[in-house]
Amino acid sequence: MDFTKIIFEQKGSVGIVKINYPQALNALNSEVLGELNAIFDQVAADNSIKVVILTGEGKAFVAGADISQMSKLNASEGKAFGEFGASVFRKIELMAKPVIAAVNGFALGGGCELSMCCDIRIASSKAKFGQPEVGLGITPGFSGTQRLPRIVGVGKAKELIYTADIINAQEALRIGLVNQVVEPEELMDTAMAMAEKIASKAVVAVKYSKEAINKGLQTDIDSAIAIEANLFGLCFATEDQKEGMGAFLEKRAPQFKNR
Ligand code: CO8
Repeated sequence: MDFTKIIFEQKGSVGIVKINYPQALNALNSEVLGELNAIFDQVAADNSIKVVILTGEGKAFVAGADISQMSKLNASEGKAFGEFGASVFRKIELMAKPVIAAVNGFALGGGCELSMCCDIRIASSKAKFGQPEVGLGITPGFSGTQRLPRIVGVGKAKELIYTADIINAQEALRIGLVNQVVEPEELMDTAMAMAEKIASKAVVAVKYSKEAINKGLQTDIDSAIAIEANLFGLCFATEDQKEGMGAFLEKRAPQFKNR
């Protein structure tokens, strides 16, 4: 597939997906969502990529779903558009590789929702977050009503969604919406350093950790502990477990083979 709204670059074992539609502040229309869907399929299937960074070109990460496109939708078309976006975001969330959102600017509506389906959010000090949908006569539609309360708690999520308030990066850090805030010029280096650190670990163990956290949070604690136990057990069938523990005992750095 030829991409016109996405730039993809690979540095070592880190894949960098940049949404490149700055003239509309990277607003998510069907085309951008379709390209995101395709690039994440491609990245998921590429064994040379261990960690992904998602960012945006220009002054926005993503300023929301495309309001001009959405303005013309009827109820069933709105539902279908919401379902498509939500399915792309869920694919990113479930992908067996960590995804770091490097939030370079506005992350509003669908943009805030896109950042929330990523595993980790690093924000530029210029980033702004919010769910402005009720000011447009709609609810958040790409799973923001579900992920925001899971990340920041029910009360704060309701406040942000009902008031449509836009918050700055420091406030996003304070409420736990982002992991870290850095100066704009340090954003990609910080994201890259974290991505490379993760990529240097046993990839299968990172993959199972993501699966245990994601699945475990959706169930009761006893089932969640059983999910972890199962994945923990599977690690002992990997070469990387033998290498990681062997290297520790031999007092040397491990050489993981990702299997
Ligand atoms: N959709 C379409 N175009 C957009 C969007 C958007 N979300 N955001 C910005 N643009 C366009 C502007 O229209 C403008 O285009 P043009 O130059 O042709 O006039 C261009 O991008 C630049 O934007 P501004 O001139 O407005 O830039 P400013 O720096 O003055 O303002 C803001 C930046 C504050 C980010 C402002 O652009 C803004 O408020 N944007 C809209 C933010 C918003 O409300 N986002 C939420 C959208 S709703 C949503 O995401 C719902 C998700 C679920 C969908 C479910 C489907 C049913």
